[in-house]
Amino acid sequence: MVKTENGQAFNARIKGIFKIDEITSTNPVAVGDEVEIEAENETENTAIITDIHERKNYIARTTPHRTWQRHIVASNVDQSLLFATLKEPRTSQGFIDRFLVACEAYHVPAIIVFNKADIYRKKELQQFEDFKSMYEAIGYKVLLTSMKENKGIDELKNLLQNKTTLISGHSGVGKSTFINAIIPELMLRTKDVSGWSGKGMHTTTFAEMFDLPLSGRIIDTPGLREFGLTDISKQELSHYFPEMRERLNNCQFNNCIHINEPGCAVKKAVEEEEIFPERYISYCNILESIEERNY
Ligand SMILES: Nc1nc2c(ncn2[C@@H]2O[C@H](COP(=O)(O)OP(=O)(O)OP(=O)(O)O)[C@@H](O)[C@H]2O)c(=O)[nH]1
Ligand SMILES: [Mg+2]
Ligand SMILES: [Zn+2]
Repeated sequence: MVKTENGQAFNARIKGIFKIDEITSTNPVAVGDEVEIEAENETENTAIITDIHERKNYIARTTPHRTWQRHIVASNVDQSLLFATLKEPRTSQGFIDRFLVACEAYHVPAIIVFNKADIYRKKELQQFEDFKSMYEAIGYKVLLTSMKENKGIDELKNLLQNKTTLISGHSGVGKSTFINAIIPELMLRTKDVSGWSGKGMHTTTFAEMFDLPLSGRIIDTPGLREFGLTDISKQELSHYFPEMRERLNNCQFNNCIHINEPGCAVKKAVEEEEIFPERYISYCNILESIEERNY
């Protein structure tokens, strides 16, 4: 669906030539793209996309089960909000770190939101505090919210002004509930009263961009089970960990991947507790999962 500058919506399809890209990307046109259209049938509001403007940026991931293919999650975004929950469902640090690596790789600033604070008990609140101090030390903004108790919503809303924001996270963490809270007339479908069933059913089934009441836009997306990284080589992975990036020049070898090399500044920083061991473990796990392609 394409929205014109004067607010009219068209059901659009793409012209054959763009399908060339299909081999590597499952979606030649993505939410957030700026496009040229030719009206096809004015009464039915259908149109043909004749050109896609160059993307300022985008975030991509692999498609589940077809990991050689990439999927453009969204394009032309100013920032991303990672919605996480520590309960119903539980978001792992591995998932958070993969998402952050993707944001770093595509140069999109990220904010981490821990939602459903109302159901956190002592254990989860402590986990939240630990995550908050760790991620803030690295330079990410971390917020605690509850859509149910209207906590933290205004602060989060203020961070969205004048920007195009992508919201991502597991299914059931409250992404659409948050969008409904800030744009009530939308009435997006959210999981019904039974709440989180643990069955992994997706409520939002496609990505959609909405205008915010004052200024700015927000992109709702379907929940992700995992975030499959694409376009990142083992060699460059540490560039996408800000706390490692700032130390890379001090490694003895300039092709150091910070595992077994002598004179490694990253490993030294881990030993001296200047880099969080949990983040280094994430780094090692992601490194191991990257399959080097033979070009
Ligand atoms: N207790 C509690 N429940 C919440 C909160 N926010 C959202 N929920 C509930 O969590 C369930 C899932 O919310 P959704 O907004 O549909 O989640 P989503 O992230 O959009 O999920 P997908 O569209 O499947 O990706 C709903 O039943 C919401 O009412 C919260 O802060 N506290
Ligand atoms: Mg949703
Ligand atoms: Zn090193």
